[in-house]
Amino acid sequence: MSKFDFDSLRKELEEKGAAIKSLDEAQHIRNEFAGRKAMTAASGSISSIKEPAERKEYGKAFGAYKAFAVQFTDELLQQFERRAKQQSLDLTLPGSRFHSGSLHPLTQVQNEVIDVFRGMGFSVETGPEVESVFYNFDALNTPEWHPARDLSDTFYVDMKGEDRLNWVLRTETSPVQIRVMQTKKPPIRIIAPGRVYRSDKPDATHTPIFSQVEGLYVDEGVSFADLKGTVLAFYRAMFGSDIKTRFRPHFFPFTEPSAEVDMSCIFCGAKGCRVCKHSGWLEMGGSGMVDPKVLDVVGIDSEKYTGWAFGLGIERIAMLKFGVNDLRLFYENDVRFLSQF
Ligand code: 2NM
Repeated sequence: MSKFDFDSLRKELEEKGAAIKSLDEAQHIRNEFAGRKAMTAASGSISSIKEPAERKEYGKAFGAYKAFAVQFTDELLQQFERRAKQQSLDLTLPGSRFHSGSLHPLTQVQNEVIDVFRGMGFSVETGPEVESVFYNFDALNTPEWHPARDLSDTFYVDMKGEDRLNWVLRTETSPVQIRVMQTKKPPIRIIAPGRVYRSDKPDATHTPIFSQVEGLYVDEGVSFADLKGTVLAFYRAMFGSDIKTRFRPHFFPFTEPSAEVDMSCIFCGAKGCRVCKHSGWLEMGGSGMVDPKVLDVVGIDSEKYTGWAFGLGIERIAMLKFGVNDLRLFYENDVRFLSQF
């Protein structure tokens, strides 16, 4: 008939196809038996057949072979492609772990503090971290000779074109309270959370940057009793309803009278332990009645209105809540530390 024996070609393809073991071999066989070159070779001699009936028969046989070879090698390819995919997909492996981020522990505590005060009717105010000496010291009745003003205690910011040191990194958030009292009329009930700066050498209990929340309440008839009740309610909301507070006389330039605030030790239930140095009390912050001189500076009538204020450290609360004994950990941002929160 012709020089191409399609039957034995087909048989050879079936035998080779049954023996292959890899996707590579399947691709190779497809080229060999169903590729363009192979097909051209197989159909090439058709034009040399002169007898029409014979030519027709040859054409039919070629067509049938071609259809078979394409389908057969296609199936082979698909079979080995599927197998390769299955081998790379081990459904018995444990799932890959999802790492979700979280807020910094100090941010978590700050948010919690804000929530508690919001619940008591306080609104949140913020202000600049670079402050004028007026807002940071003068308006707060801090005398010129006060050690807090020393260059060794406060970071002064040298502003170009100004002949004296007039700007500081705020040493407390009180300047925010001053700004609010200048612009709003009583009743004023605000908290001012934020970062403050003091020129301290870092150790387990000091960092040159830390976070505070200060509170301020100014209205007619505001008393020290309101201060005590609010502070107690705050610490109970943060640490539990068994907490007690204690106010110890102290001095601040901006409040009179002033008091430091102690909270009953959360570790020993005020019985005395190493954390509270066997006193049963933990020092938590400062407070007092806003000095009439401060009210006068901001234009609030100190004959008509009274106010109280307090300040507390976010790190102090976070250390107690999370059992962290070194303040520096909060600012080193080591992921092995941070990923625990
Ligand atoms: C504290 C302790 C006591 C305070 C005072 C004022 C202002 F602006 F009203 F005068 N703001 N914050 C204050 C009072 C802050 O921190 C230990």
